[in-house]
Amino acid sequence: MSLTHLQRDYFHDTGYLAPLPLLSREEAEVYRQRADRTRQHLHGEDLVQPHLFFDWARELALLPRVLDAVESLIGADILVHSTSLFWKAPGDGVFVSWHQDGYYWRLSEPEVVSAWIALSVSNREAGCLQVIPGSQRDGVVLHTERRAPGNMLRSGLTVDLDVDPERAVAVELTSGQFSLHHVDLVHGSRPNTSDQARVGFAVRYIPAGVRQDFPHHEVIQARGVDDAGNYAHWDAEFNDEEEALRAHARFKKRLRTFRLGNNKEKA
Ligand SMILES: O=C(O)CCC(=O)C(=O)O
Repeated sequence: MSLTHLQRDYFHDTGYLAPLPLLSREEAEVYRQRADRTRQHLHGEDLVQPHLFFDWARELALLPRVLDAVESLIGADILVHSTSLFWKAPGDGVFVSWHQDGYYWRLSEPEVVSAWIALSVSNREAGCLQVIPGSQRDGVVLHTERRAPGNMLRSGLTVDLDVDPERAVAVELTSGQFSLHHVDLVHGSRPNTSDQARVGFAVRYIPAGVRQDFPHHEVIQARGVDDAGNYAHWDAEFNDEEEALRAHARFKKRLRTFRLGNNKEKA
């Protein structure tokens, strides 16, 4: 499922691409339920980098259809950089401020691509992803940390620009579809005003050869090889969810100690 030339051109021009088919509605629903079970086990505590601990998240991050599309954009040596589950319950009022994914990372090249996989309907009413097409062409722009209740970006990271809402495009997806966006694309989302949960799983992919100056946790090899050695690789495996949850709790403590608490850890 490589991208066509037209799709690649569209991505390079606008900084995003959608909708792309991935899972059936039923398959997406099973992933949503598995993700929900993990959330319930966390009793309201943050879920961070779920692909390092939980099978459902790792499976989603390594889906060949997504990797084929990503390979068309960043080449064959692909690492899973990071993941986030964005869960908006009906009426919970949470939103995502306008931001660029890579603001803190200090990448050697702006080559990271994010896939946003819809595990529910994600339309305007449900508070779907919104993007500012073409904004990636300006490179990394200044942000301010504006903490606000309900912002899923804990740091409150917000681009220092007057974003014209008229320029925003709503990336509407049905359950099981996905979108792609460029690391420098300005994007965000509004609250969910529908009566269903809006659930998306975001996976960020980096080519093995791209360096990051900001300290980073371990990566997972998604495809190809890593001859560059820029990142430590994650090799932990867990026998069951209990063990995974304990390791997840230890990982969160470790993140706080090596400054990634400042990073854009989302929901
Ligand atoms: O899911 C959302 O509402 C925002 C997603 C987002 O900011 C991202 O994938 O980087």
